[in-house]
Amino acid sequence: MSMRIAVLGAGPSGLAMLRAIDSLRRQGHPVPEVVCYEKQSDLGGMWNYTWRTGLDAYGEPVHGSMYRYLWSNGPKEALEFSDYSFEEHFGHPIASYPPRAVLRDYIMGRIERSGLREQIRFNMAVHWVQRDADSGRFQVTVRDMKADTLITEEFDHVIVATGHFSTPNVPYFEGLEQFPGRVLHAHDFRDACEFTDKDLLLVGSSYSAEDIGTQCYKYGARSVTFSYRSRPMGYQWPSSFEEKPLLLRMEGNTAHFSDGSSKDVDAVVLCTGYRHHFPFLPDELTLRTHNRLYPGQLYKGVVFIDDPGLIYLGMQDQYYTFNMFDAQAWLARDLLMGRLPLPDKAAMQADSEHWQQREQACSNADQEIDFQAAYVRDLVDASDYPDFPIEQVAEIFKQWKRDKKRDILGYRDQRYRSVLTGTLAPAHHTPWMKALDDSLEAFLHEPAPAAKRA
Ligand code: FAD
Ligand code: NA7
Repeated sequence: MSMRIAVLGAGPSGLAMLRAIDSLRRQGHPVPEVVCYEKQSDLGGMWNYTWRTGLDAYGEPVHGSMYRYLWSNGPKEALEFSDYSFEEHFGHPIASYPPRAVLRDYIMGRIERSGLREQIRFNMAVHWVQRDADSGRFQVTVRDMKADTLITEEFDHVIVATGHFSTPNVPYFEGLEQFPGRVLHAHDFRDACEFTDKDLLLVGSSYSAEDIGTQCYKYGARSVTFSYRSRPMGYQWPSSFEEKPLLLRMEGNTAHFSDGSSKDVDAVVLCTGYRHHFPFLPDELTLRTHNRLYPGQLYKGVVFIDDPGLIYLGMQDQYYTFNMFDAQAWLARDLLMGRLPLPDKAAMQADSEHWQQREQACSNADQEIDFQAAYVRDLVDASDYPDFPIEQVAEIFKQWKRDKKRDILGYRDQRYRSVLTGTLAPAHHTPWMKALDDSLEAFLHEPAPAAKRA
C-alpha cells in the first residue's frame, strides 16, 4: 500500500504541503496519496472571507478572523512564493500592499494552475485524530458537514495546518456584562462602518488593535482608544487616538484604566490575540504553545517530537508567512518520505531547544526578523524549495517597520522591489487612506477619471 498523508486545512500552510508533494511528482518521483480535509467550502484559509461569525451553516465554529476592507499589513514582496511570483500570477507588476481579495487570488492561482483542487475535500470538518493501536496508523475522523455523517480513514502521516489565529483569547474585564454598547473580540470584527461616528475602545497593542483601529478611523470612527497590557504601540497617531494602560473595569459606558484615567466609549473590541487550539487531537498529540516565533515540542518548527509522524505547519508567530509555510512544507515532505534523515529524539529536542534559546535572546523587532530569517534559511538550505534571498526579505521587513514608525496611516503607500523578479512595485493609483473599495477589480484597475472625481 502506498503512503497516505492527511492534510488538515486548505489555507496557505496546507496548500503549501499539496504543492510541495506535487513538485516532487512533477520531477518524476513516486509520491504519497494526499487527502486534504477543509471545513470551509473553498480554499484560502483565513484569506477566504466570510461574513459569518460564531457558528457556520453546519454548526461548526467559523474559522475566519479577517474583515472587510482588510489590506495586507506587510509588503507583498516579503511573502512572495519563491516558485510563483506575483508577476507570473497577475501578468504585470502590482502595488506592494494588496487588499485581501488580491492575495487570496494569488494563493488560489498557484493551486488552480497545478490542478491540485481535486485533492481537497471541502465541507469536511476534522473531529478526531488518533493512533490506531493495532495498525499504528493515524485514524482521522471527519464530519461530512453536508451529509452530517462521520467518516474515518487511515493515514501514515497527518499534517496539522489548521492555523492559530482563529480561536480567540478572551479575557474578562469587570463590568463588561453591564456595558450598554457592543463588546466583541477581533475574531468577530467584520465591518468598520458599524463604528462610524463611534468612540471605540480596543484592548491590546499588537497587529489586530493597530489595524482595526486605523481601519475604523479610515471609515469614520470618532475616536480610537487603545489599552495596552505591556507597552504602548507608540506610533504617531492622529489626534483622535489615545493609548492608555490596562483597562481595569467598565462602569456603564466608562472605561477606567490603571493610571486612574477614564474614557466614555460606545463599543469595546478585544484585540487580545488567539489561542492554539486543536480540539480534534488527543493530549499526547497536542502542541501546547503561546504565540511565539519558535514553539517548543517541534523539530525544525514542524515535526512533533513526541510522535514524528505528525507534522504541524504554520504554528509560529509570523513575520514571514507564505514563503515560510512553503519552506516548512518542502522540508516536512522530505523528512516524512525519508529523503532526509530524521535524528533521534534527543537530537531533535536539543536542536529545538537551541532555537528556542536563540529566540529568547531577541530583544527587539529587528532581531526577531533576523531570527525568523535564519530559521527559514535553515529550512530552505535543507530542502529543494527554490532558494530565494531570505536575508533581503528581512531587510524589507525592517524597512516596513521603519515605514510604520514614520507614518502609520501612510505606510501602505510605500513600494518595494521583488526579490524574485527585481521589479519595483508601481505606486497604487489611490493612497490607502482614500482607497475605500477593497475589491480586486478596484485594486487592479485605475478608476476612470469621472469615477475618481466622484
Ligand atoms: P489559515 O489561513 O488559518 O488556514 C487554516 C485552514 O484550516 C482554514 O481553511 C480552516 O477552515 C481549516 N480548518 C481549521 N480547523 C479545521 C478542522 N477542524 N477541520 C477542517 N479544516 C479546518 N498574513 C500575512 O502574510 N499578511 C497579512 O496581511 C495578514 N493579515 C492577517 C490578518 C488577520 C486578521 C489574521 C487573523 C491573520 C493575518 N495574517 C496575515 C496571517 C495569516 O494567518 C496567514 O497569512 C495565513 O492565513 C496562515 O495560513 P494557515 O494555512 O497556517 O492558516
Ligand atoms: P497578538 O499579536 O498575539 O497580540 C495579542 C495582543 O493582546 C498583545 O498586545 C497582548 O498584550 C494582548 N493581550 C493578550 N491578553 C491580554 C489581556 N488579558 N489583557 C490585555 N491585553 C492582552 O495577536 P493579534 O490578534 O494582534 O495578531 C494576530 C495576527 O492577526 C497577526 O498575525 C496579524 O497579522 C493579524 P501583551 O503585549 O502580550 O502584553
